[in-house]
Amino acid sequence: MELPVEICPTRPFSDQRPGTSGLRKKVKVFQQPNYLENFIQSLFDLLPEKEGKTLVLGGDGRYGNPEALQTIVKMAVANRFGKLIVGQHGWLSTPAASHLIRKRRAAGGILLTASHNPGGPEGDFGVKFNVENGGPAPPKLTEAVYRRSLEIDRYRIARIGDIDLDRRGSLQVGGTEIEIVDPVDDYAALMTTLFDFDLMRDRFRKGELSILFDAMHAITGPYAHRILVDMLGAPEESLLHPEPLPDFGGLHPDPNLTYARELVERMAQDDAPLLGAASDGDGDRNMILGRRFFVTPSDSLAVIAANASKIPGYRRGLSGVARSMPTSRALDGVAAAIGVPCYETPTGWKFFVNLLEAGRVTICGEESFGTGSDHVREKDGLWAVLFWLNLLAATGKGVSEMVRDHWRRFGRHYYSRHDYEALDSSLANRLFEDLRAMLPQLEGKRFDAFEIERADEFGYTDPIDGSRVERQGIRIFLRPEGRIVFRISGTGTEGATIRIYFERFEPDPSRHDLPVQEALAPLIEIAEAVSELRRRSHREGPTVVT
Ligand code: VG1
Ligand code: CO
Repeated sequence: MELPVEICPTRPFSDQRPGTSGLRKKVKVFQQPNYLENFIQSLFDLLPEKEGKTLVLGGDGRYGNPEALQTIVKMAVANRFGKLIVGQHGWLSTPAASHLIRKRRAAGGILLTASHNPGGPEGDFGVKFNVENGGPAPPKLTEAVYRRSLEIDRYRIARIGDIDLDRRGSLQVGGTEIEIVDPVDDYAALMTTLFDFDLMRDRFRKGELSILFDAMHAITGPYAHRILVDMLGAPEESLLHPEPLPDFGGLHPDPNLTYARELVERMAQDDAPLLGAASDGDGDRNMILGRRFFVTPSDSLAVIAANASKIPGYRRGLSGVARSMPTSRALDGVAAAIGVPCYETPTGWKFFVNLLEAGRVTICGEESFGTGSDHVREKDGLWAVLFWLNLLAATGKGVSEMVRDHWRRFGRHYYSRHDYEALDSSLANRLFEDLRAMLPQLEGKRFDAFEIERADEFGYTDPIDGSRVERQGIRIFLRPEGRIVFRISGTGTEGATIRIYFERFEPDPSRHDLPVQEALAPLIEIAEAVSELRRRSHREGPTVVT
């Protein structure tokens, strides 16, 4: 049967350049007529030989997802994809989608999510695109899509009725097969190949293992329920905010000490479970807590790498590790100790993908609560939680004990990130221009106990394909060992967000128990002296401290 395909005329929007991870805008921006259609058609136009190919579709359940999914299904049919694999209810976590793309040899996937940004009609919406290896689209492709979006003048859409996203099974629409799949099945099966489920189940049964997991009313609820409760036998009360809601129940689905408040309060009690954890909107981030103990994501990454041999899926050893540039250098110490290379990449998971594909790294992570391995091509929140759970079960140790042991062995990297959100964009840009201009004069400057050893702007040449990106953050290296990094966020939707990352190494175990902000206070003052961010923005301090 020939389908009624309409070729709709349209006019370009000038602001469809994807950021660190996908195109992210206010819901109101996405609600403009043709806004979503333009971006999706620009993307489809860039995919050669899509006819007959498979596309994976899903999202984090946020406001606007069902309607956007219906539109994308109709456009994919009109653009002659051979098969669409769609998560039931439109749900797929980002790591689960990455796995599905790889497993089903799809040409790519579209994920409707703005990740950790709030949802609801006043919140944010977003589109992430992943390529056939399961990883986020590389800069070359996203830039090409952006250029295409500047000249697009028509899009293709099939004038067909809505698809029932809640009913699993297959249906044929014109030349396209649409398969609605359980969003959790394949992902849960993958996890059983990496972790010791028998051991964890046994420890839960004996009451020796316990967890409180906060899904923040976002996508990980169904995944956590299946894996932690159904498969591992954790009690139902182990889950906080497990139902995905379009507005995330008014929560801000960013797993950090500020936004996961209820979890943090529960973990501060004497009878708190052994492990506290949370994930973000689309399930690729994680926060790890012990009783009255917060594990910085950079430390979590280092502990995971150092203890990988205790986990079945990683017993074969690590080929190498990688971290994003602003992430603390705790990982570097571990890599040196186990004798594997450690790569430093720009912010954003897409920069790990080539290294993972080439088998150069097994584990990688970012300071922004993202950790993962070569099992998929995305960061993976629940994977990190299961890694910690398996570690606790295998060692019989608590979270804080594991981390303190780690510090004693490798030294402690005090670490914190200060975010100044929704700044005036021109103020932020000017500040970076000034910092850039100042770089050559910074070397040798003294500030009480510290001296600037060198300062530069980070650029990166991909060791696999030789592609180059510039302006990935301004770095100030200090003596004794410390570092300050300035970046402009690529995921914000309001003005500009400046992130300042502070790191200070402390080898002496007798000084491992300082409050973090106190340990970093001299660096925080150096950052202000150099950038004058607080003075220039008339802010008293950062919006969020993690
Ligand atoms: C932030 C984080 C970065 C992360 C990105 C996407 O980017 O800093 O580490 O990869 O978000 O995360 P930026 O440019 O705002 O600093 V997410 O969970 O989309 O899925
Ligand atoms: Co995310």
